[in-house]
Order: sequence, then structure tokens, then C-alpha cells
Amino acid sequence: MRQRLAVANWKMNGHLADVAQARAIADGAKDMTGADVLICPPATLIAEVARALEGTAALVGAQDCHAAAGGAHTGDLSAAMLREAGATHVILGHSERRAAYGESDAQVRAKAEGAWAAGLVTVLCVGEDEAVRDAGEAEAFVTAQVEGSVPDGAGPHNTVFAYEPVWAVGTGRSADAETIERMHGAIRRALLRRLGDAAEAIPLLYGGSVKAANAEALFALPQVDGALVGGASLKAEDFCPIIAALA
Ligand code: G2H
Repeated sequence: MRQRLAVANWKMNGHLADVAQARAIADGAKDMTGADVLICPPATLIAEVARALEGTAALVGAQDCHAAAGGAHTGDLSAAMLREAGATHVILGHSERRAAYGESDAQVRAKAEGAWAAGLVTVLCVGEDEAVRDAGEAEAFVTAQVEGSVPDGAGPHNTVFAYEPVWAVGTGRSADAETIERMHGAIRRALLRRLGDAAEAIPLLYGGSVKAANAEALFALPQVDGALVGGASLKAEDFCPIIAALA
């Protein structure tokens, strides 16, 4: 049985006034014991959100980190800094970072190694864009992303995977059940080939326009262990029903 997980990716949204939403999410989820809840605010709010979540079971994560432990990297944050601020997890390789900053699989892998060294669990994202899907190459593309971005030594103690098809991210157009099952199957096989039996217990989330209206059907799929949620995670009233559908 794999750990089930609902991840809120606030992206570049959230100010001090929104820390109350994080607490409301944790309070709303307190009787839902079947899944972990992870809130990833902008880095400026990690410490505040961590403080607001004290005494709850909800966790705090970051949305990116640098691969190095420190040094001359203007504007970047190391995993150890994020850990010190209160993060337990970090999202890496999100499609928005791959597209905007050209992050490669090798860079994602190096960041994951840096994150583990600082004690963070990584939420590694993979997913194909529409052109790749239309060309019939989605499975091969995502399999290559898995093979390139996961370091040796990955297992359920340090890694969560997320399948996020780029054409479903922030578009309101979620992937259908057949696509998700096929892609999650391909990712699981790639993980098993790469990591052996340790891959079996790595949670595999779906992300891309998850909302309360589609969460129940999504979480009924046997290969889906949870969700990475953007737009519908900003308000407790939207995110709590998604957690309830999972837990
Ligand atoms: C996909 C997801 C969260 P949204 O990026 O990572 O965003 O739920 O808004 O599609």
C-alpha cells in the first residue's frame, strides 16, 4: 500500500494574508487520516506557513531548490535553507520550470541529490507537451524523463513522483482516465527498471487541472496515489474537498 498524498502547489501566488488559508487547509484535513497533506507556498512564506501549521499533521514544501549546498548563485536558494525555513519536501522539475528556465533532466537529478543531502523529500515532475502527445511519443518521452531525472538510491523514503501532462496544467482540461492509467503504468515500469523493487512503494501523483469535481474519479484509479494541485489549492474551500476525496 503506497502513501497517499495531496500536494498544494501555490506557484507564484500567496502573501502573508494567505497563510491563514494554509492553516484552514490543515484544520479542514485534520480528521482525514488516509493521506498526507503537503502545502508548497512561495519560498517567502515557508517559515510563516510552517509556524501556522504547528500542531497539525500538514507538511510544508518548497517549489524548487538549487543543486549546490551554497555559494555564488545570486537569487537561488539551497535545499538546506529551505529545510531550515521548515520545508520537508521540494517540488523539482515542474513543467513550468522546465519550460521557462530550460531545466534539463540532468539538472533535475542534480537538484534531487542536493535536496536529499539536506534531508528533503523530492516531488519529481514529468510530463509531455501536446506536440509530443500528438506525435504518439508520450510514453517514450516520459520514460526518458524518469530515467534521466531520478538519482540512484530513490525510494519511498526520499521520492514522490508526479505525472503532469503539460497540456493539462492550468488549462482546465484534465487528462482522461485511460491516458492517466497508461502513463502511470509506463512511469511505474520505468521506475521499476531503474530502481528495482524499491520503486514499487514510491507514490505516483497526477497533476493537471485537478479540482473537486474530478478528484473522486481520479483517486478511484488504482495507479493514482494522490494529486499535485495548483489553482484549486489556493483556498481551503477548494482544496479540502479534494483531500477528502483522497483520504
Ligand atoms: C499543474 C498543477 C499543479 P493546475 O501544474 O502543479 O496546476 O492544478 O493549476 O493545473
